[in-house]
Amino acid sequence: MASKNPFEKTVKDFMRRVRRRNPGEKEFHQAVQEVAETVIPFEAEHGKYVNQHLLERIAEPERVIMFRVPWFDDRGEYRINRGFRIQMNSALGPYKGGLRFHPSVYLGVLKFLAFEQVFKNSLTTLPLGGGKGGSDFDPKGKSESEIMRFCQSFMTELFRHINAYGDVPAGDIGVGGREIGYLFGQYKRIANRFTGVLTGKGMMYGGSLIRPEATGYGCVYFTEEMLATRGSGIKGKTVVISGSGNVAQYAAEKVNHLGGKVVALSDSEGFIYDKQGIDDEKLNYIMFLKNEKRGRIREYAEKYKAEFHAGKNPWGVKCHVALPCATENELDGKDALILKKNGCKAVAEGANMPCTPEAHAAFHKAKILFAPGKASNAGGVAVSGLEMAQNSQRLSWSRDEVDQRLHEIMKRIHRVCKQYGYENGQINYVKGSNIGGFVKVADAMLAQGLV
Ligand code: NDP
Ligand code: 2IT
Repeated sequence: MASKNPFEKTVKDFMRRVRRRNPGEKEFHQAVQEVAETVIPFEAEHGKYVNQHLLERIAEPERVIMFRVPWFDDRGEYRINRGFRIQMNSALGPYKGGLRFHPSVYLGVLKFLAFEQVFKNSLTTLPLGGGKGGSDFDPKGKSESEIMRFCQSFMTELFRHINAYGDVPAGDIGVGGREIGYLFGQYKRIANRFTGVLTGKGMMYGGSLIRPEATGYGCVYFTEEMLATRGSGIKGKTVVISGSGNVAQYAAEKVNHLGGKVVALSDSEGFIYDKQGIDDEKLNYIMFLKNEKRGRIREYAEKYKAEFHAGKNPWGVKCHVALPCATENELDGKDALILKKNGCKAVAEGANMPCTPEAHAAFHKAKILFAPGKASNAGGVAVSGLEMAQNSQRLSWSRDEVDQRLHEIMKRIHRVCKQYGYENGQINYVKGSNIGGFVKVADAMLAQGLV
């Protein structure tokens, strides 16, 4: 594919500069490369972008904050972690994006996530810039009070870099409603302000209905739009989902509501296969298991006599639709070929960059509908944007109102993907979402002078 591309050399030179400036950050290189392959040709073909180095500017964070997070564990021992906030781009609005607590977190992971976030947030059409943050803290096995002390220490430094008009973090892997509560409480103590400085807040203190559901629901709404281009829908389809956290849980719920059947979910220890389908009652148990008991997915297999496959991902399970909702690079080229062999028709990323470039190529070649995360998982940040709007108004909208707006936003993103990605009789969602996300950010940056 690349050999026929007249921009191959320009992309290569560009990536050489990106790699030199960001050594060792392989996830960041991967995310930038994917965007560069479609946006560099687009820039070259549109006079107003020529010689403006817009993608090069977008790939350079506006600001990177790194800080020490000291805390005491339950034995009274001193612990230390590293905290980060990447303030990537503020052309369209305040920096906006989640916080991830996971031992794999380092600059390269957060910069890839912040870079993706810029394009994703642009696609939502809401006034949101892009950012991401987090820590290499591992929440697994920590007590409730350790989690709270860590969150308080993390916010004790982060608070000076964020505010409702400048940078509004939210959750991501390892940061859910509980952590957002502790972070918000500490922000409020230090700043002495009750503002919408975080999203994903509890309903009693400024949260939005549908925010917990938004990423998973949005991903399934987007999948419906994709399937509709081929005269089909979720109803009656067998669906495999990876992960069993926030995104996976609500993707599964929406699949059930639309008449599909979810047969697999996973966590970092393996996957469960339940050929009867994970209905709403079983899903309630998963929500209890993961959000309250904080247990492992294998316990589902014990309870419901389903299969548990240790140490494996679920892509070998036969399905019509696959929704990777766990983490980056969890579905590779070989997995993509297995999905194809098993008759899979559509893949939508609930996670950020779960599919490798080899998997993208395999889907493209097999004409499998494929939605990249910046399009299909934008529902989460979109409802975060709606939470900010409600906070500014000091009002709460109804569940139906938020859900309808979410649905409309996902449909609109699908239309933008078609507008910029339609080629050879089908939609290239990677191209469509990269260019659709880029255009607004680029135009705003041009209008704002040399930023
Ligand atoms: P959660 O922490 O709620 O759940 C993460 C799930 O993924 C868990 O089941 C976890 O298993 C699994 N997982 C995490 N890391 C790995 C790994 N290295 N290998 C295998 N499994 C892993 O996170 P979310 O559901 O919020 O996030 C999931 C994905 O969705 C991430 O890519 C995130 O960036 C993306 N996303 C999240 C949004 C949100 O609103 N929350 C919005 C848009 C995208 P275990 O518990 O065993 O670690
Ligand atoms: O990756 C993402 O879009 C998120 N983790 C959600 C970000 C947000 O600000 O809601």
